[in-house]
Amino acid sequence: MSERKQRRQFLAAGLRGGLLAAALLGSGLLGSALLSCKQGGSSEANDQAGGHPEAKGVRVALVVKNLGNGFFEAAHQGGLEAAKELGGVEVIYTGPTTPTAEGQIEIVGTLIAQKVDAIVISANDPDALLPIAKRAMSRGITVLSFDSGLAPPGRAFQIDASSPELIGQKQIEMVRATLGGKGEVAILSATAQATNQNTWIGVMKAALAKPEYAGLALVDVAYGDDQSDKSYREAIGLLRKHPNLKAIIAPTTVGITAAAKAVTDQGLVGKVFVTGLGLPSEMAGHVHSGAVDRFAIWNPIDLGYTAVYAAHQVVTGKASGKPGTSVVVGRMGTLQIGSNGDAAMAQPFEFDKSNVDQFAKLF
Ligand code: RAM
Repeated sequence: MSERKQRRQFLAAGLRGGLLAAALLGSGLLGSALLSCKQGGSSEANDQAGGHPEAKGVRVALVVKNLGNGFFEAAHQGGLEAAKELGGVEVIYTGPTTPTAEGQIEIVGTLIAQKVDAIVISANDPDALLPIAKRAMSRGITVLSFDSGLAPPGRAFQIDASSPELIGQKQIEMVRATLGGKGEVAILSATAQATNQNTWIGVMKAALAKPEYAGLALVDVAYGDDQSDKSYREAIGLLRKHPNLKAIIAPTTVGITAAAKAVTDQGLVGKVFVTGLGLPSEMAGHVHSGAVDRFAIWNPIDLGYTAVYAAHQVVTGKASGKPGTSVVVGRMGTLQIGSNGDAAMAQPFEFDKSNVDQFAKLF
């Protein structure tokens, strides 16, 4: 597909998601909270489910790494869009306040007791959640992971926003382009156990070992735990520890924002560049200030839409969810589940001064 066509599709999808979210907000649907989970969360039913958890609809729990993260809030919007389109689907949006496996284990336990139909989780740890995920499956609950994967025995399949190779490679390519191929770089990640970030870091390290990136030296990897304050402190630590640092790559929307703020507060704009994965709505100011030259992300609204849509298809028997099969996911087309049980969506999309404002309105 040409880059231009891809861009048009991406924008169209984003626009649809954004407009729908606005419509939902207008109708007050986003305000209703039906499920009370200890760690917090909310539940919205579409018109058909009538807003009652006991209504004969499909109940899909979207368990995120933690609440209060704009990335997952955008995914939630997409999930609501899928529910509305499918009819009879209730989305239970929930997650711990801090991104821990323990918090998610407790939540999944509650969801099993509530006999939800599906649990779609972005896992804070691929293995620690395995026993509880298996218990959910043994009770007939469809378990999928999205964004940050569960180990294969704990889920039917994993939905990646993009292929891990493309996401990792993209970040190294961006830092190379910004630095002209030369300089010390550090990574500021999310939690040390996050499946998605760890996979991308593995790809980044492998890329940096190639001769074409010989001028770039990875000097440190720090973890801000997807908490703004800790990420900020870790970024400041990296800047102090490595006086010759030229770039921080943060493969997390929380980390990239904190790192850009740290670079700005330390008066290092133009000397140290921040790149990685960010939300245009959170990055626009930093792109205009020059703290961030370029960054990338996929459409989180589309990811949430796909996750909820796919869960519905498996719950209702329209898809088996088995490796090597496919799942029809509404306006996103068809999701191919690879032989390894992973399904990847689109390419990460790059943002800079020329397009960040346009997308900042969407997510
Ligand atoms: C943060 C989370 C999420 C990741 C994005 C890029 O919001 O860590 O899992 O996919 O960043």
